[in-house]
Amino acid sequence: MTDRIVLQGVSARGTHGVLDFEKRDGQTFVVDVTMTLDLAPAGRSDDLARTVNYAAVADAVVARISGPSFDLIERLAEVIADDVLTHDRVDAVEVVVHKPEAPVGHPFTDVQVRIVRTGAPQVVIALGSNLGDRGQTLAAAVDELRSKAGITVTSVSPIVETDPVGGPEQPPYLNAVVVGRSDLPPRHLLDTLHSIEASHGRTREVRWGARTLDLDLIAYGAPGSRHEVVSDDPELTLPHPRARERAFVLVPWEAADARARLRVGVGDGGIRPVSELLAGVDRSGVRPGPDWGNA
Ligand code: PH2
Ligand code: MG
Ligand code: MG
Repeated sequence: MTDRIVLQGVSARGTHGVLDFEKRDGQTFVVDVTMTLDLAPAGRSDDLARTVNYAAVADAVVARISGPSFDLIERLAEVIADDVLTHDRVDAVEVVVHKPEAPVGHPFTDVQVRIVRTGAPQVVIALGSNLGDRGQTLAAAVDELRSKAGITVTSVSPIVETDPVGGPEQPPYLNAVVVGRSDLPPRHLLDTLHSIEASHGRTREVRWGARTLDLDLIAYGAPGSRHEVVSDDPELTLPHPRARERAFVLVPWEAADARARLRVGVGDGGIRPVSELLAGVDRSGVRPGPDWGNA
């Protein structure tokens, strides 16, 4: 894909640099951002919601330039690339950081670093537990997800306590949602989730019965992105067919990612903000849970 949005010459003062006086006095930094994404949905619909708002990207760039000091412009470029890749529509980003007043010791016109980063597919994982020390199990599961090669956790929701939905009579759940990125193929990611469940004593006996730990893959690849996987394989249906109606998934998901969207039908029109889906579900069985720290 060769569609791009190019935002050039965003400048602000910052205090990045190795030398004391750089951290004290600050200087001007200039950033260029080139985003690769499919511009056809916005081009056809004339709808800002179907592209990336470059003004929002400029705000994020200025916040990083003028924010906490890094020693290296390589680091400044990296965090800006990460920020831009949180927009699900962006497939890849090039960031150039210029430091034209750098203390180089000789006449020069500019110094710059240029990096290119590609977003791994976005993944959404729902966690649930209603047996044993529920909070501790969820906290341990998040740590295990963070430690797996090929999985990067980008956001973790607060814990909610929820009335059981379906299945036999069983105790209340603690639920949470993790949003991240993974370059493991979906099947491999699912196997990894099952191995984490198994390490917490999970057995698969009663469908929808009580469990120490349940890790469900809700979505793989942001909807509408080139990574998106839609599948009706009964072993791994994507996106998760019941997520759209489950307050115990949607409430924490929205808390983890206010921009979250879920595919509920075909085409661009089948992609809905999670906030909109929430308006149509009964959330009376979902209440705040313990903090992660005291879970
Ligand atoms: N999981 C189920 C069935 N019912 N109810 C709540 N509240 N939370 C869950 O995680 C849950 C459920 C099957 O996985
Ligand atoms: Mg489940
Ligand atoms: Mg499950």
